Amino acid sequence: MRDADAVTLNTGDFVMAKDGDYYVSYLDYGQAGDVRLDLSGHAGERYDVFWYNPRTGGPLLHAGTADGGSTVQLGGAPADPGKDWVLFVRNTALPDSPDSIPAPEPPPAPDPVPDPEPVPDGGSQYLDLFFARTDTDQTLLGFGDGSQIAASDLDDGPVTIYAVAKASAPTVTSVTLSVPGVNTQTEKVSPYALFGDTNGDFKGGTSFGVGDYDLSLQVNGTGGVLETVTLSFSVVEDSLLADTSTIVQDWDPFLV
Ligand SMILES: [Ca+2]
Ligand SMILES: [Ca+2]
Repeated sequence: MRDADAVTLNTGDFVMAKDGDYYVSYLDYGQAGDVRLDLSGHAGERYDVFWYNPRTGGPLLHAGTADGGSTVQLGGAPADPGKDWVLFVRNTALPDSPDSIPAPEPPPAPDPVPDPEPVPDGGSQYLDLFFARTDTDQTLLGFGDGSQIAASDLDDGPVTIYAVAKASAPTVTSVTLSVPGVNTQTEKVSPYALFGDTNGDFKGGTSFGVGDYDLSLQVNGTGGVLETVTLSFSVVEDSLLADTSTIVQDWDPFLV
């Protein structure tokens, strides 16, 4: 589109044109009574003529067609010629919407907050493990054997560890969780929390500062002990994880 005020014989209007294709003219107060549009360069083309009321909005009002090849008289606005109108003239060979006026994009839907993904781990075949804050009872992240956890992800606590049975697990009747130097707890009701809980209202908690930790789990089922396993994880300064996270963010599957 280009600025094309001279394409109409009206002196006080404002015209945008894509020559031969589209013409949009804003006719302010008193200009809309008798509009003449110069289509002399476009013999053989036919144009739909529309009016749009900028004061009330609404649909485009079709006002017939005009043939190119001369300066054409487009008549007047369908009502209130003394007021502001917009004139839209479109080559009938073109689609309903000019490409150069893209439809407004719908606002992006807010990203749903994803549930933390359980991390596959070599530690327990029956339990998924998570960190959660005990003050807000918000789950922070999943982890497994060998996980390195950024200190900032634990946000200085108070934090607990909890386990839930994998869907594929047999019936679990109790779980004992033990982190030496932190706490030991036996839980009979899921979630199985290191400091206990009441229906997911986690109790206690600690800050899990930077360091290496062992988590021992004993999982009991109806027939007795299902598994006894010890897994390890580390809480590390964010700077030590920075390289890894950059690589993950920059990786583009479409460039591989
Ligand atoms: Ca529990
Ligand atoms: Ca709580």
